Amino acid sequence: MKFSDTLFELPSAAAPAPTPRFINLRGRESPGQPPRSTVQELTEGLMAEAASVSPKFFYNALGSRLFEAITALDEYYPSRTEAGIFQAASAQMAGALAENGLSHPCLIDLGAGNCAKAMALIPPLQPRQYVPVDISVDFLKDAAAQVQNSFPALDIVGVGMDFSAGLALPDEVQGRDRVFFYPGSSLGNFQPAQALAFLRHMADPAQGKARGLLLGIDLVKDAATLEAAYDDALGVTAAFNKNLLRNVNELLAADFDVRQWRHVALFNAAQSRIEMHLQALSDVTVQWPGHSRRFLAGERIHTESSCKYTVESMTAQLKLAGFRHIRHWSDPQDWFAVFWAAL
Ligand code: AVJ
Repeated sequence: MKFSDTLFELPSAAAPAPTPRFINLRGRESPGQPPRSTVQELTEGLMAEAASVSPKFFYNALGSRLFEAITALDEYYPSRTEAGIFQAASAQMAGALAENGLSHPCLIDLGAGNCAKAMALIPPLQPRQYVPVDISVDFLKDAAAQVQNSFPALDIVGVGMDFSAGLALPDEVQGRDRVFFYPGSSLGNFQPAQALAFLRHMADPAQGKARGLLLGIDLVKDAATLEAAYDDALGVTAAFNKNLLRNVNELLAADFDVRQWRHVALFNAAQSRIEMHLQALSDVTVQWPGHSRRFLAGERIHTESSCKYTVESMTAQLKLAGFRHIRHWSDPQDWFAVFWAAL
């Protein structure tokens, strides 16, 4: 066959992948018109004496891309360590699922982002349905389309939602054989008591209907390694943190100036968590419709807690939530662990 024939035949030979189904449960969040609950939640956090904003507000379109950049940093060991664990043990994980009767699960990917982690697991786990879920709706739509391109025959249902508010999934998501995939140590954004409640919610036959859970958890280690991972030399994590103020400006029509704030990351050993804060460099007044807040120089807004567990403390949590058949895999340094837990 001549080269020109090959070129000519390409379009008909490769049928375009179907567009995945996508369900957006987030409503419209155009500038100045977010749901009232979002305005209330942000206002309450910003007006509190110890101001805070939930880390879910990192993830506008730019925030999702900045997080993707963080995962490529030398200092940010969790992503590559976890990827190494999946690479080494995905066949064993598939075996564990099969032992629990989950050979072709419905794989529900919480905080799927660019779906890169799940893409590596789809061949070994052979899901019947893949359900990426994320708060960053447009970013997820593009990512889900790319997964469909790589796996044209796979049944994909993308869901745009804030799952911190509940795990009631749309009817398009099959109820049987649900395996939740919650990688990256994102469970660490909940305080331990909330994390337990969230795990129970997953396991509840009336709510998440999970039969199993694949969970990535960052483990406690020395403070210097942890703090470097959340305060990298290039300043990407600082940009990620400050971008939250840009998202708040858009959602609330507020007037934060990112130049007036400094990124702070510290390990709180007593609570076993990395904390990220934004610290005012000078006295600042921030305004948005109906409100104004004065911050004194040095005052902080708490933007994230990333709780770190031990294998023992997470195993105990999973048992308390009702999971049985708990196994884990970790890297040679024991920096990160992936748990399989079935009901
Ligand atoms: C996506 C919540 C797992 O806590 O390590 C990365 C977010 N924050 N760098 C984490 C994050 C700063 C990340 N999680």
